[in-house]
Amino acid sequence: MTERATDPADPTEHHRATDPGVVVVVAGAVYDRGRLLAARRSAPAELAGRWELPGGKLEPGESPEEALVRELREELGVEAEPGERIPGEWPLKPGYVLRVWTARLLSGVPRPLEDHDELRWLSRRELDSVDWLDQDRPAVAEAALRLPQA
Ligand code: DCM
Repeated sequence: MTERATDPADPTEHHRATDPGVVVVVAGAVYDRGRLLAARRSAPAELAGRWELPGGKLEPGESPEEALVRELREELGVEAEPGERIPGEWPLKPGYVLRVWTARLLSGVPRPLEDHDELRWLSRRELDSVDWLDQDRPAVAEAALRLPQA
């Protein structure tokens, strides 16, 4: 069988998982009492004002789950427990991909400590009320399907 080229447009493509040239950004679909946490970016300028699932870049040696826990602690001041990966992988700027895990809030009240200027807990019917970053939308739709009932 011939080796086929990897297709970065294919969301089921897993070869990039091990590509050291690709930066993985992990984000959390953080749940608490039947709501999903949305965070409004304050920087950089081209993303400011748009809403995202909070997270950030994987550091060398970290598992995605470890990175998620660290990012949520740094950005929001909370402790969270990662759950399942939401299937898919979404391209960001060149060389960056987004992967999303569900997460459950364990302790703390989220505050916009870094990179964000507003947070909101959204119920299922409120999910379309904020202007999500385009790349986060498919993950938010999947997260909505997994939203635990309050
Ligand atoms: N990013 C994104 N969606 C998310 C989280 C991050 O598009 N849910 C992007 C924004 C940045 C990059 O990933 O370009 C790195 O994120 P940060 O600056 O938060 O480390």
